[in-house]
Amino acid sequence: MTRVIHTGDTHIGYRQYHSAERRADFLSAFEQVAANAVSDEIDAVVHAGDLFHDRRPDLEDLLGTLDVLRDLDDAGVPFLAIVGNHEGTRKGQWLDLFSRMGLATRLGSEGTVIGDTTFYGLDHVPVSRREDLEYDFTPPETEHTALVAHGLFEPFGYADWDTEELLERASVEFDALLLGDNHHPDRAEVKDTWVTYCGSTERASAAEREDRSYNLVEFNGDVRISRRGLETREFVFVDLDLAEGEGTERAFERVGQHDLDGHVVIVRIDGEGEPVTPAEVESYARERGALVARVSDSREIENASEFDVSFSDPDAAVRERLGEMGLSRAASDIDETVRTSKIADSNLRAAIEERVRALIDEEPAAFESVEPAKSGSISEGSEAAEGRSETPANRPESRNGTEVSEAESAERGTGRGETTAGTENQSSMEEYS
Ligand SMILES: [Mn+2]
Repeated sequence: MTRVIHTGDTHIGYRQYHSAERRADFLSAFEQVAANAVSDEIDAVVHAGDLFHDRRPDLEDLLGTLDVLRDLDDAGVPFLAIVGNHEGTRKGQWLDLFSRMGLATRLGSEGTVIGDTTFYGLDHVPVSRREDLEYDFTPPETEHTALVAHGLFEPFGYADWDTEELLERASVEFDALLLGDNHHPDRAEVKDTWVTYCGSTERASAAEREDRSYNLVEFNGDVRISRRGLETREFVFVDLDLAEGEGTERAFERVGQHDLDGHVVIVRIDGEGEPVTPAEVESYARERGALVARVSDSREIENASEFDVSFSDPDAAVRERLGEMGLSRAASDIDETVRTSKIADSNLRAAIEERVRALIDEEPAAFESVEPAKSGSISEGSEAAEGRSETPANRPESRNGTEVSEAESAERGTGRGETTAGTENQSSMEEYS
């Protein structure tokens, strides 16, 4: 029997919401997974990519990661990994350094044997280079086989990688595909092979509502995949549908009903009610102990184009014109940062870069234009258009996946009802990263 932890999308070094505490959270989640591996005497930790959030992790995060790898090594738990899209570079990988130090094994086509299972690796490859892939793997000498890969595979959300084709063309028959990239944990059977995403270990996006976890995979005649929960920082999600006459006070009231201490508070505002200033609600939450508060008002831009131009209020005139442009939320955000924020000009470039990076990771949908003024600005079949047509809400497969997840999380007693299956639209992010 071989018993491994399948984890991935750790995103160490991600300074989410510009928060140092959040950055530490991503490393903590990795520490937790490794500690569980040691205490449960797991045979190996298999990492499916995106250990780091970007190509240049800070020294602090590298040292923290090294400590974790050393703890695993001291306990005799091998760390097997591949390279994801967030951390990939052409000139060598951090993983190669860890491997040179004897703290990690970079999985590849020749396979690495743990017990009676051979683990193969397939790093993230952009869509444009997949045609050339040979899927040529060294034949195994063990009873079981698994391929560890990073990418968006069918039959899950935002897929652009044909899993059946991979399985048909591969020179080895795999019992399981252990995947990373899609942050939503899920599993399915494709041509007698288990295909599973372990999910991210911290919420890398506010769309990742359900509790975080990793996979425990047992190879023993058959393959058994179960989910293990992680203790991560609490997120409080407040979805506000303001009725007519309701406004900021109602937002305060609803946010105030929650324990906010040290939590990340995500407020989404919609409905017929009055305008709400996001900054006021954010300060309200922070004053009550929230680590971070983010308020998004989906009505903002619609309203902006409705009022009359008054040159006694030039800001309003600018806002109106901007409203007519149908800018994406990301573009509006950049405009606001440039025009109205108090950031010094010399820091603006860095601030914008950070903001755009954060949006790419947290809210890919923010890059979609809002009711473009002229039709035909998004061509049919473009990547953006495809991404939009595959929102979780209209994909029944995602719904099924969520049900499976809920049943599993109920088993381990940390179940929480969830209405949206959060998946990160990384297919359209590739061109930005
Ligand atoms: Mn990722």
